[in-house]
Amino acid sequence: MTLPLPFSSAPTHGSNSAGEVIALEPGIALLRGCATTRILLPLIESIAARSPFRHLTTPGGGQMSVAMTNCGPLGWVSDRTGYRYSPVDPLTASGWPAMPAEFRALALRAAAASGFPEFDPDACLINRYEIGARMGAHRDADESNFQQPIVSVSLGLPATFVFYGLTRGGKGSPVPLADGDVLVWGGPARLRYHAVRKVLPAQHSLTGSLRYNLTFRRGR
Ligand code: MD6
Ligand code: FE
Repeated sequence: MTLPLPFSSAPTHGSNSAGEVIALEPGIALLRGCATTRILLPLIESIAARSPFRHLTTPGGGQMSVAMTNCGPLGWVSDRTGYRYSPVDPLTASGWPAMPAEFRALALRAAAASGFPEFDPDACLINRYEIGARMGAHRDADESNFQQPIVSVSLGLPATFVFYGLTRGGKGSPVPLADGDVLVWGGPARLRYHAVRKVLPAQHSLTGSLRYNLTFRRGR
């Protein structure tokens, strides 16, 4: 009997085979079409039924255009006091929903295929982008172990991800991300600045006018 996997091993779309690893730059790998929205989206919906999507407040007092929730032992949160990982969802005052086995399997497989066989994520941030939502340039530095990479899964509407250097500023290298693409960065790229450009109006057969992103990280 074969179980439905949240990733595919057969070619799906474009000129690259799903499962093929494209080395973009040192420490950065792109795995095209290797996540399966049909399997992952219902899991996201059941997580959001317990820990709802919310627009976090930044330390500067603004509201993020991206709505977020989390699953796993730790969740990434932001408020007026700063960014941090928390074992408790501030909205429900309970722990975050468990990380589905399918999520973890996808993250470990993508990391191993990208040269990070030791990845052991304890946090999965779930981002929901409406049309027009974006994420400004930042680097992920709230984690305690930068030996561990970041695995970022794109579902639904496409978006343009941009990698900058290890310091703020510069032109940036755009990476177009489509439904099912997985981006992994670690090693020499672990602390690179990155951003997500405004999501453009479009429709996806499963997510409608939304883009979802799963960001797997080791918080502690
Ligand atoms: C994305 N997200 O949503 C990329 N980083 O495609 C991030 O880069 C990110 O959502 C740090 C904290 C929260 C995030
Ligand atoms: Fe980030």
